[in-house]
Amino acid sequence: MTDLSRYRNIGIFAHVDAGKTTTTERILNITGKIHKIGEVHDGAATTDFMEQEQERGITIQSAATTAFWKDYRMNIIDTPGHVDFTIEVYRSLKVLDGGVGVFCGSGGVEPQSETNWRYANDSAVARIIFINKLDRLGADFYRVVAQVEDVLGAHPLVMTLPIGTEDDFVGLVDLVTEKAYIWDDTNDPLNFEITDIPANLIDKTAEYRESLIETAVEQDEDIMMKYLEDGEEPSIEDLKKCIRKGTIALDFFPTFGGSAFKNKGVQLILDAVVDYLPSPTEVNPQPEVDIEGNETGKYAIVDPDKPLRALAFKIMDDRFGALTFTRIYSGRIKKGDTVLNTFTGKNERIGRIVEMHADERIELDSAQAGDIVALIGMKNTRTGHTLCDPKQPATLEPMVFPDPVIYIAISPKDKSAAEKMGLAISKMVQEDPSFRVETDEESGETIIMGMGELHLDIKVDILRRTHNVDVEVGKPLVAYRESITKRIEDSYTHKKQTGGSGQFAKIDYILEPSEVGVGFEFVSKVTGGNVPREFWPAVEKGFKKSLDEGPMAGFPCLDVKLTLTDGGFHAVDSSAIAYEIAAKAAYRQSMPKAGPQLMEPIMKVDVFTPDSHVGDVIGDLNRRRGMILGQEAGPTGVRIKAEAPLSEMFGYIGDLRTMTSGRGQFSMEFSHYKAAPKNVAEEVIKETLERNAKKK
Ligand SMILES: Nc1nc2c(ncn2[C@@H]2O[C@H](COP(=O)(O)OP(=O)(O)OP(=O)(O)O)[C@@H](O)[C@H]2O)c(=O)[nH]1
Ligand SMILES: [Mg+2]
Repeated sequence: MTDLSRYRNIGIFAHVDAGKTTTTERILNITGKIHKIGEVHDGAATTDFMEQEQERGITIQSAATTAFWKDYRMNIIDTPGHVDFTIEVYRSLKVLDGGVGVFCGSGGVEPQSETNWRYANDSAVARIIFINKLDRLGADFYRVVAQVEDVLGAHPLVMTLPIGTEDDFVGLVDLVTEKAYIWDDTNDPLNFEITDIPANLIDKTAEYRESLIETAVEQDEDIMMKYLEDGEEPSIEDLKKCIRKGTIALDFFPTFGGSAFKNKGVQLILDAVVDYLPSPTEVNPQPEVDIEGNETGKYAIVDPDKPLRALAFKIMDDRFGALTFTRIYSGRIKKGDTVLNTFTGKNERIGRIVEMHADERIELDSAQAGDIVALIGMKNTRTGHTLCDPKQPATLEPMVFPDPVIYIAISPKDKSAAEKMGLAISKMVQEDPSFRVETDEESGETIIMGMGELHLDIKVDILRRTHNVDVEVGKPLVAYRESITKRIEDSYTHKKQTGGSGQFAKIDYILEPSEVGVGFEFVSKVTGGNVPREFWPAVEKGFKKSLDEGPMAGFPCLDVKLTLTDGGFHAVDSSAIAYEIAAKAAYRQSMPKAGPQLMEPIMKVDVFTPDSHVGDVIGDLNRRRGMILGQEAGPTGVRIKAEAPLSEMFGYIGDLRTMTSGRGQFSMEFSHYKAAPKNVAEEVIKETLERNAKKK
């Protein structure tokens, strides 16, 4: 199928456990892509194909698949909900045209719901909302609708009303057709009947249908006038047309209920994807950017006959070799084509093209604008790289990845492990841009860095089991930072004029904190040429490099401003290298005088606990130097919002489960850096310096 108007590229996103993979499994079953439904908790769901996913019952990496519904081609990406794997949601939403935001009917809007919703807003992705798990105890469709408005500040357009709740949840009233869909209890998604609206829901249906129509008709002047002036209700076709227009414009989000696990309501979601979510030609084309990342005013028009513009958004290494997941925005590609990678500036030859179904591959000869495929044989292409027509090059907006907040030292158990480890880790770094690795120059230890404990646990597990590398794992360490608190004026002269080519550089400068979040700022206020302009970049470079290692314990420095005010030079002996050396020495001389302080990562923590354990949970968070920001009582428990230092949160999930007899849940994500209290700073600095000394 090549008719782009019948394409739907959609991502399924939500907080952890909301039911994304279960919903995807039902979509694959209802569309006939799979015949047998596999459950996540049995480790049998199609898109959770990694062994680590099956064992833990969570999704770790986004998985792509394709299905057809009513002659529409749906390229679906099931994304993970756990905060440590957020990058998978970010990069998927970046390349998709539509989304299904899933919410748990009892949990409502949860921490990752907010983060993922923000990503979808940033990528301007049109969405429908699926309030799932309406069969669960405490599920309340209407409360979640209200939360979407209050917490996400979004406009949910209610499209269905649940019939029954919890164990008695049997079906849905469709407000557009004014029909009821009732599923029997055979748990077969196709076993439903369409009936009249149950008597006890007629009034409510009329009320909700009226507000649906009032909102929808605002999208079309003529239809609205007919409705307001002649009181003429729009036809189902016109109503759908209005809803489609408003959804694609992100004015509102059609909201449906259901229970994926109980196979109730997923068909209505599929119909909504077709009726209301955009085809690739109905979304704003991707802007082209120049080498600095500024928009050039040109766009990648979604047209197979235009020059190739494609974005590599995920690299996956599996037993058959590396796959480069690619979204084609314009043009087409076929096997054997040569394309230009504008990041590397190198041409690459397309070896093979495959359509992915979880971890299965279907060979393709070619692909076109609108397609999401995986390329085999790409050598130097990484996540975020643009592939284009070598004759008409262009670059698409790159991706920005978060900095890791946690790291651990790992060391190979023996020589053979050492050989394998390097190769394995470089493959894993290519796959996951939020996973970083560094080698500690002094100890030679390998430091792996990531977004959270679970993230690094999984990486170590993959190293051991997928790559057969046996490693020793150190204690997780916090990625501290350093910063300064004082403004000082200082001067440094670098002079080496004893025989041979001399070196001379004098710099006078002001060192002070810059605004939070700005990073390093360099300004030159030199007048009169006392430090020639061509040497200013050398001063900046020397100082900037030094900031990787703070004066207290060698942690990278945040938010420092250096103003070069004056200095001196020697006609023969001054050079860029002399000024770079002077800047480095000035850094070592002045940073300790500028009131350095240790900065610790503070996490936004969200804990869900049954009522009976709220006191314990809060007490425990306070003991962890946490700050309680708020509490929200829900039908099945209380949600506590807090901030706490990362260093105090290691192993928290275990302690929380003990405190709440296994019923507590929590998620945390990096929020900001904050000065660590004196006693904590002293302890950390002492430990770090000892650890560094041992390495020598
Ligand atoms: N009662 C009930 N359970 C459900 C429903 N949908 C999913 N579940 C269960 O909820 C658990 C999590 O479901 P998943 O589909 O893995 O959730 P997810 O959103 O993919 O989770 P992550 O990918 O790990 O973020 C599984 O045990 C499912 O069987 C539902 O509608 N009702
Ligand atoms: Mg999942």
